[in-house]
Amino acid sequence: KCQLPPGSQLRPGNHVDNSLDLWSRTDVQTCTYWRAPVIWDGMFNPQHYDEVYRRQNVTVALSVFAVGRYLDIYLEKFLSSAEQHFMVGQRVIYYVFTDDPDRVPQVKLSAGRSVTVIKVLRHSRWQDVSMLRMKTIADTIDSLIRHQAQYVFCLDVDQEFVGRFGTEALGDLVALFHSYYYHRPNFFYPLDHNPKSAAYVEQGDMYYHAAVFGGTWQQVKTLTQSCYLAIMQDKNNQVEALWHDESHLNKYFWLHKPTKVLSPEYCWASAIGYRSDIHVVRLVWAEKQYSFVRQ
Ligand code: 2GW
Ligand code: MN
Repeated sequence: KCQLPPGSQLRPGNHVDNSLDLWSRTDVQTCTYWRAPVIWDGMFNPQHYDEVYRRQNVTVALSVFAVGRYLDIYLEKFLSSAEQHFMVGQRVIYYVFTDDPDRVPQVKLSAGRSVTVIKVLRHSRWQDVSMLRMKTIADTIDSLIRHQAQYVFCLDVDQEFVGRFGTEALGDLVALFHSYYYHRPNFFYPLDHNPKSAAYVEQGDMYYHAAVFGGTWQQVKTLTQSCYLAIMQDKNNQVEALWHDESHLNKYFWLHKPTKVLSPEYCWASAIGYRSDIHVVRLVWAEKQYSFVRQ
């Protein structure tokens, strides 16, 4: 169950539904001060979650961008590993955004799962490829996703599923602890302290990784729309946030607290090496091929 870390104060906030969670962990933070559960291995019963969501017949949308060389390097592994581990047993629609639909690899899909390919522009600056995902996602939720799915997850493509990433991750507004910062004090977080940027924050609750976020389509639509507006405001003022869309996402989660947080099991960097609190790895960063992709 979601338990507050020792010494921290409970503040009024979200109601936590612990009905599906049977156990807790004492070696990690399992709850935020606003009472959002932080999901770690050993806290939940996977079969129990799957049954509940199966009965609700949910459909989960998974949005992923594969533009330019990222299509050839990462997409096939991303999709085939998602078939093994992402929301297994549930209905899933992958929304693949690419500049070259013809080159999208054919991946064998299980029953109840499908791929929708959507053509997007290839922005010349990579910062725009990354940041303007926010607008494309907001628009596509409005035109398509809201008629087809209840939940939406938005992921980077340069990663691979290696363990269960299941229904325990579903929630109204879901964020992810960045694997490099989850055990560090606030001081280290690479938040945007430039007052000229719309992403400016004085401090943060924690540092969230933009490689994974999600929630109901309503919540994700509002999130992506407001991050996009903040990005455009910066463009008008000729500033760019320190970590691009990730800075704007962190600002959003500072103002709108996530109702569920995923532990770094849900997006681990193997380069960190062994950590005694990481019992299961579910998604890992793929190796960067900088010389190949950033030219
Ligand atoms: C991005 C940077 C440099 C060169 C190419 C690209 C690129 C990104 C691209 O050529 N094609 C493409 O489809 N992308 C998409 O944008 C792809 O889905 C990729 O996963 C995503 C973010 O770029 P990525 O993965 O190279 O950025 P990271 O791993 O350094 O990510 C963090 O910081 C980013 C902002 O700088 C984003 O916030 C990202 O969500 C974070 O994980
Ligand atoms: Mn990435």
